[in-house]
Amino acid sequence: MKNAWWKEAVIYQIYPRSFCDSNGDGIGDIEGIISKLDYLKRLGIDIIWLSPIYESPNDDNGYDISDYQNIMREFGNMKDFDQLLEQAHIRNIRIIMDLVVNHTSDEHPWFIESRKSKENPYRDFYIWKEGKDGREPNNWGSWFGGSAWEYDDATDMYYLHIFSKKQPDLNWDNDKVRQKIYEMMRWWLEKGVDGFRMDVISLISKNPAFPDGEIHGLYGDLAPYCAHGPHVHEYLKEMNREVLSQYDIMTVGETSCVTLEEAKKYAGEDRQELNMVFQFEHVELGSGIYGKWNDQPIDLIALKKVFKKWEEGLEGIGWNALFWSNHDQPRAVSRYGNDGEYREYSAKMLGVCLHLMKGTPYIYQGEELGMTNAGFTDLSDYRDLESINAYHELVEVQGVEPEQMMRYLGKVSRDNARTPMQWNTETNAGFTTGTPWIKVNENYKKINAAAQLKDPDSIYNFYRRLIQIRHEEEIVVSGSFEMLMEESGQIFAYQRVLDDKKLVVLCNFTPNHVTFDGVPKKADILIENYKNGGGTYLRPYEAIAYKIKTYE
Ligand code: TEU
Ligand code: CA
Repeated sequence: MKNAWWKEAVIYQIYPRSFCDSNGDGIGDIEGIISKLDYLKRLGIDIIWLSPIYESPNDDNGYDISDYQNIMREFGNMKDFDQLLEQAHIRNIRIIMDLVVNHTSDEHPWFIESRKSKENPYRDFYIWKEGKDGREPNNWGSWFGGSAWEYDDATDMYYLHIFSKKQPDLNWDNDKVRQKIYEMMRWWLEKGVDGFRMDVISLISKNPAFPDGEIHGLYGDLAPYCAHGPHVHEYLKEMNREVLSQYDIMTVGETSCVTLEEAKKYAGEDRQELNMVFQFEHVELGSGIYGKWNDQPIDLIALKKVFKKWEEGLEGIGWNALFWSNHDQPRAVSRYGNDGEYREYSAKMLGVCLHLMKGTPYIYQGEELGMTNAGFTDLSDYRDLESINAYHELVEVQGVEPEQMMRYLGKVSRDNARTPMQWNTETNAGFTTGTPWIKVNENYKKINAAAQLKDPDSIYNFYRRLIQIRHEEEIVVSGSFEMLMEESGQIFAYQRVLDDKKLVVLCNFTPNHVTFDGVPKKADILIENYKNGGGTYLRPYEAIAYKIKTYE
């Protein structure tokens, strides 16, 4: 496969609202990010993925955009953004933007026009349908609760919104819409941004028949008719031809519902669509009758099967995007590791496990400190509309016990990852001098950046070493991947091979002492999270990576 800068890179995701507040209004902002660029440079990351910073009424924290070419007032202004880009580039850090174009805000001028009348020139920018027998056009449920259709008085019709009713879906079958989006993308690229993370890009082309979906819970499932729809690849090829291929940039698609076969189409190297995609099979393990809402522990064998499938399945065809967490997921150490007694060991172990696989690793802000789930116990602490809507729908309509739902939220709510970055032991963890928009995790006195920068054995410094290893060891970028010990329910093990070199990675996902068959004697330890490892056992959450020269 071809070399590319984004294959050798480590990407750091910033959720601006929760990163760093420079002016005491309780909301993170661009100046705050600029003030932490040296922290990121020291960590060693190559690329920042910036969650949306555009003008937005914040129904969904910026994923509802009312102006693609302006900055959200609370975050600063375009001058601040230009400054951020310049300061990042001076430090050799690239910036990729979140591109949210499946939908806009209902306060976007296109939608304000569109809803005015059936004849309005912007009418066809969105998806409008007549009701059926005085009801919604079909039974689809929104991913954020309720029907996916909203009735609009002005024209006595319904518009589609896969997400909240303040996030109407754009009509990608209208080429004026596509051209407007491409224009906007070029505008950002001309400014010098280095690529895009494309929000739910797998949903942009809808099945024109709009059939009822299979009932899951209260509503019909729209996924089979909206994910990987009839024209999605045609539109991405067009976007690639007209925009992406004209610049030296990278793209990663958030392809909800993606299968391996579909991923080969989105991210196949010879396909001229995207560079890589996020798949969600590992984060969706445990989903059940209430969709994502569950409190099941992770089944390691199932988890390994997912990675084996994606690592081996894309070999020679496309490139993997590797992540444990993002702004929609619980904290990595709480979900896959142990956020109690073994927090430090397990956070480091998860780092080893992910960063030495084949693909580009993504670090979600705070993961490099081993930040944990929010620990909220009261519904009023939650800010996320998905969580709040789900609570009401599941408890009040589906009969889930309130305590049970609070447990689910505590495990998988998106707000677990959205509590403010823990910078130091000062008030509000140094995130803000004002009142934070969402509560700071109570454990900030123990878990914070200032303490970890000083401690050579900290999770931060361990991540720093992992990033350095990727930059130094070609095998980590290019070696082939093979899963080992597939039947072990305790150890996640794999090897990477490049020419006469081999890298063997062993990770204990349990709080127990686990034995296994040894590795060859002629092995050097590349990285380990305990001292003096290297026997035929692994201590609780121990991780160890060996470098082996096969012909010596
Ligand atoms: O998420 C898309 C998506 O699939 C989510 O519904 C996801 O399944 C859910 O958040 C998991 O709990 C993207 C963004 O990442 C998310 O933050 C936005 O809310 C959403 O699109 C709408 O733009
Ligand atoms: Ca602020």
